[in-house]
Amino acid sequence: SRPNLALVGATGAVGTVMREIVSSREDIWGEIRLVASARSAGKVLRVRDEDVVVRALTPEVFDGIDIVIFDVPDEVSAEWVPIAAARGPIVIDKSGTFRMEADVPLVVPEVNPLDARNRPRGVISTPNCTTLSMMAAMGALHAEYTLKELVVASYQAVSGAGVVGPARLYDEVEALAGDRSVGQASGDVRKALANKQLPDDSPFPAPIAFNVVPWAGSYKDGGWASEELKLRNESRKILGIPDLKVSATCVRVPVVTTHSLAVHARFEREITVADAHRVLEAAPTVVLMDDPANGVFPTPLEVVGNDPTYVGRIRQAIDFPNTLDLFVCGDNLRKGAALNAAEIAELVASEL
Ligand code: 2RA
Repeated sequence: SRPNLALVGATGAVGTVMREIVSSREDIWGEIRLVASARSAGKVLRVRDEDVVVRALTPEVFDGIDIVIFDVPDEVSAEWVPIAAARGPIVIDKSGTFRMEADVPLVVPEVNPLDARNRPRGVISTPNCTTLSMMAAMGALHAEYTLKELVVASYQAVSGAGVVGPARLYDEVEALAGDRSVGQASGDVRKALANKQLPDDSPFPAPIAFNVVPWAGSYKDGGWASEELKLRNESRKILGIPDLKVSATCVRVPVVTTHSLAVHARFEREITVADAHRVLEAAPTVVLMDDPANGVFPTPLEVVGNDPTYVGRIRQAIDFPNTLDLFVCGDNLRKGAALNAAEIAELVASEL
């Protein structure tokens, strides 16, 4: 019989994309159960062209379920993932809570599918969206040329912060629209937003309209942002290179959805632009858009809503041997979150 799937966090930014993704991919599921906080229980949402009533998160809600996907805040996963796993289903967790634990695999199906089989706790983690935005491409290049170092700058979309992110960007843009004087004097955007009575509860530590904000996530020792450390630690684990050198700077930009990364990647041996084109063209989940002489490169506005990882601007670094510079875009709500989780669920289901 077909496996039953539960989606926990069905009403959030990723949950919404998740419902759309499971509705549009090949339907391998028996029941699809929607679960959310008590506040959202009773809501009716569409999945696979059917109305489904959202159920509250309780231990019993996992009874009869084979696979659960959690997309909830870290502290909710910390409490509820073990409860769900103890009731039988295999849990795929999107939070940061379990990703770096040795007995929990961290899986990107096109890079390390076999890791999903070794899950002693019945839990599989799915990476952070920033890491995921480059993993399909970097995994394919690593498989042939062996990665040694990554230096990354991110350009992260506001929807990475949840539904409050786009809401804030739209509010700020609306408040500033038509004012052709803003952005020309220090602090003038903040003042203009205050004059328009925009509440001071932004998910971002500075105005996001007309700006870039060099901060994503929480504060960590040494002045690192949590997103930067996730990029390092998760890349090492997924690629299976414990000593991979990684340094990242994560920046929030006024883009609604789709993270971009500028990647400086050193390999063990020589790699040309033509080599990279060949590898990436053969990678099933990567789209090469690399013809800058004709204005062809990926941008978030073109990539948003699409499943693959888009790569362009591939150059051989002039002053660094065995090194490429490239630009990657990936929809942070699709491959960056819901799609990768759905793909792991399909992988696990195929082996049940
Ligand atoms: C962000 N990567 O973009 C995060 C979400 N976990 O904020």
